[in-house]
Amino acid sequence: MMEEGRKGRYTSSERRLQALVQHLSPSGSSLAGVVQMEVTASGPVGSVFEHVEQAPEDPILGVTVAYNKDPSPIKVNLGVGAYRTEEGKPVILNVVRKAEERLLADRSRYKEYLPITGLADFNKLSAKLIFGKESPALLEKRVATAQCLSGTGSLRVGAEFLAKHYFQRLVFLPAPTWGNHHKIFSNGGLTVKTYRYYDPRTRGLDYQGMVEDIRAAPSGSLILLHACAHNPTGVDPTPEQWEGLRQLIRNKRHLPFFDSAYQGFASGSLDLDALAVRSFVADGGELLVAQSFAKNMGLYGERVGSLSIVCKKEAIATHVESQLKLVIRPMYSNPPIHGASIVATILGDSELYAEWTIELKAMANRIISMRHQLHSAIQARGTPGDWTHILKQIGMFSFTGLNREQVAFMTKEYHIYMTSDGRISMAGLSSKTVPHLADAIHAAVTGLSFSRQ
Ligand code: KET
Repeated sequence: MMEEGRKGRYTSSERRLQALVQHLSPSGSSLAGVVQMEVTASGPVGSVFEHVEQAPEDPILGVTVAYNKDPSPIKVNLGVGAYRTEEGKPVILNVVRKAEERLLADRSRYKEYLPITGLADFNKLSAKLIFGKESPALLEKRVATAQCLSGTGSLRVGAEFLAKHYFQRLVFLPAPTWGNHHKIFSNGGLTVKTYRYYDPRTRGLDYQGMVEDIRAAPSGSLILLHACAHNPTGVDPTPEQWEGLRQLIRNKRHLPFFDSAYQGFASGSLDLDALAVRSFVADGGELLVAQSFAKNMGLYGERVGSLSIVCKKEAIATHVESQLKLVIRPMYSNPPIHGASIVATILGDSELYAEWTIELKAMANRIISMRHQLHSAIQARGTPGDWTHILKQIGMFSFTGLNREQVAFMTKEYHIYMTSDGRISMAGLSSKTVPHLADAIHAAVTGLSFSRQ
């Protein structure tokens, strides 16, 4: 804008340019040679972002991007872990609709900012869901809970809190793990290492390796554990193995951090899926848990979750909560109200809660039925190899053992979209798409169609 009639001889954009030149070349050397940018009175012609490179798509969410671009009518998206109906459609649970209707009808509600740590009722109920009604930690009020942006946000806030207030910066993740864990924890300020978890030869848990690595970790290390339905492998420790891990982690004075993104999706029972977490609370020790309501309530896009930090004493939990606020406030100020209100309405009403458990079990059962159908279809085609892991694995995913090339082949030839590590979301499959997937797996494994165009 021209500043005619004012004292200064330069327009504001000219002054900004002068400042830029000064900043880039404080010694007064000529701008040319410092940056390849032509400067005119109306602004720089080149882009100050010229050097920014194209980033790769996210390994999981990028699969959906590629799927959406594919015009094929037979395409199937088995990438992201999101529940679909038999018709392949996303679903809103009936209880969620009911809760929303109640919320909408209640004219006393408003949409003011929530407190920094979110909706108090939601926090209480969320903690009760994972720790159990009779949890000593809850009764003794030594848990600090903050509503965060779904599972991811809860992990991220936890990571940053730990980087600020915990003496040990090392976090050990299972190998493999949900890919985003690595970035969440390193961006949060921690140093990421891994412990052995999955043995591709047995397609089961490498318990021995896991124990050795956790034992060798420096005392006080953070140990990230999937509470149930390990993603991507679908392999969980047995109750006896959990007990061994608990003793080891406590003896080494490590600090466990549970990621609970699939409570109810492993066994179909909310309580059974919380047993590992509860055993670590029962011994009186400290821990963190990140919960997500994305999958078990189908609230993916509402971004509802919570971080709970179990402490030794109420006074400590109070201090911890006050520090969580200092992490959250400059990050996103406070969390969104709608999703948390839905969860609080359902968890706080015995009728809705009971209905939710039925709908949740139905989702878990449909996934199990998909496992059986896919296994039978592969058997029926006489595909070489042992495919019983499809039946044994737990939760939303099957870690098929298909390699990167086979996955690429299935996407190219059969329009089946999945992550390149061979993980398929069983929740994205239906009776109609099972034969197509089995055909694709058979062709990929036998190499039949590599010659096909
Ligand atoms: N933990 C695990 C283990 C996990 O699989 C997910 C999501 C999350 C946390 C985070 O979910 P949130 O929506 O932030 O509550 N996993 C699926 C979706 C994704 O990658 O974002 C997936 O693996 O497909």
